Amino acid sequence: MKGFLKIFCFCISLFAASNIYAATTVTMYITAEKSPGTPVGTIEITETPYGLLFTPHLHGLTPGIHGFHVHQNPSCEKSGMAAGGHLDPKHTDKHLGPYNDKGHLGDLPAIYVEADGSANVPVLAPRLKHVAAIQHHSLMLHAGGDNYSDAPQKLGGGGSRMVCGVVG
Ligand SMILES: [Cu+2]
Repeated sequence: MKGFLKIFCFCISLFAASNIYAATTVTMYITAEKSPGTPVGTIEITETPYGLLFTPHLHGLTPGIHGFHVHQNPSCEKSGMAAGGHLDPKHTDKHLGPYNDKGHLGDLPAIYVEADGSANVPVLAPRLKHVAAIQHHSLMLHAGGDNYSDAPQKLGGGGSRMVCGVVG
């Protein structure tokens, strides 16, 4: 019995250790009426002591700043519309960006796409601590930027849903 307990505890601690710095990779696609659309690379999500780090490895995109959010539903169908609104478990109904606790939990720092259409600069989301918090939701890049506000336009003004992937 003692041996069994020891093995049991060892397994539990291994499980816990493996979850401290969990990571996952999400394949991203150009949105299409019927998903998946054209794949454009991946976004790696890593847990760090400072929050979730999103590292894009993307190509073939329009240069510039693009609004980036966790959306509610694990679907990219209907040109991204099936993903629903921004992840908002506290029902704040406010788009305030990645650093304000009073808004959508799914508001992430915007992603920068370089002149050659690639995105490689990581962004940190300090309010998101665990990959599990965004599993079974979707990641969305918008055509436009994000001013982390609902004014002058709702949801940061990013407009149409350009690139999407489901967090498995
Ligand atoms: Cu969005």
